[in-house]
Amino acid sequence: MVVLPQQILENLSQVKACNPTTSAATVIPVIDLLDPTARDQIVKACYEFGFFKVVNHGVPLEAMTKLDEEAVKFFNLPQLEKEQVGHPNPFGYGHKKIGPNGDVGWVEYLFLSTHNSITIPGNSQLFRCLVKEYVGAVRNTACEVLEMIAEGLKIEPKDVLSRLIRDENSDCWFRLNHYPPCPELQTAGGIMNGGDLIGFGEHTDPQVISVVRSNNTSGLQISVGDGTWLSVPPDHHSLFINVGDSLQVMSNGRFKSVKHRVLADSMEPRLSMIYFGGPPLSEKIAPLSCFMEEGEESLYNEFTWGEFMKSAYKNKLGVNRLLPFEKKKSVV
Ligand code: GA4
Repeated sequence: MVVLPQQILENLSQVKACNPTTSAATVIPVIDLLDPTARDQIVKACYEFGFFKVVNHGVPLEAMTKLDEEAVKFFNLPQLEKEQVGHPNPFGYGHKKIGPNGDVGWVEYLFLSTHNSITIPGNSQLFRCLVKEYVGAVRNTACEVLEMIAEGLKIEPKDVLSRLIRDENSDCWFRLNHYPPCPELQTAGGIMNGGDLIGFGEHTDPQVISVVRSNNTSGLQISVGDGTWLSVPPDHHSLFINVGDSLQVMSNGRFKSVKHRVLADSMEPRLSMIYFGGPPLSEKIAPLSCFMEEGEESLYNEFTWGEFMKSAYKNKLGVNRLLPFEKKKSVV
């Protein structure tokens, strides 16, 4: 990323000052997928936070570290070379601009659909293989977690959720985010003195499930009940799971689609990779009957994943994108 003083000032003027945060080390559930009680712990974490860390997840360490190395090489390429990938529409290489509606962050990224291959400069053949290998492994983990949720809730068949992202037409995405250090932060006329620089503004993920992994640099924060931001301690060996908006709808609002954000650091680069498990475009997103008590009504009007994403792309990052789909409460 090219860092120019003017760009820094423009960027800084668009980020918000943030409140102090609390450390989350003791709060965020850590779930060992080999533990026989993992499924119950996962269900509990989906109700309470919509976010948890998994260990013994089955994604080989080598697949993760090799991809880290190639990603670092990619982001170290000259800006013009990175831009050869093409501007995000929505897939491609992007820097600072997030989505089409004016959101910005101190971030550059490579955003890919897991179906279409785009040309990546540098040693693209190796990079593409590593992305494919990692995405394949992480999708298996995502499916395993979704199957554990079904088992924990005693829903039949157990692939009722995982089939949504296993389907050959599923709309799954992969994103590599690089948050460059911003040493100028410390000398930027005191503008951000004591404040934070937003790498990726607060938002929820629209999909069913997302799987996040990062290098050993902090920055990720989740919002809990009262709006407090918890800093997620980095752990480059583990995976972090987010409940997405679609899973919140499928549970009729019981599981929480977790609001999260990333703060950039003045000294350490953060690299993260996110697998977004989305269903096929034509899939109807509606509460599963097993979640509904007798006589319970859906909180949401029915919509397809394609309709939801069309609406999502018309809005800014931080809006509650489920709001237009919520049923109006009838006044008695
Ligand atoms: C938020 C979650 C994921 O990062 C993402 C984002 C997507 C994008 O970067 O293109 C969106 C955003 C996200 C939702 C609203 C639209 C689309 C940017 C934006 C302003 C990849 C996703 O799935 O939805």
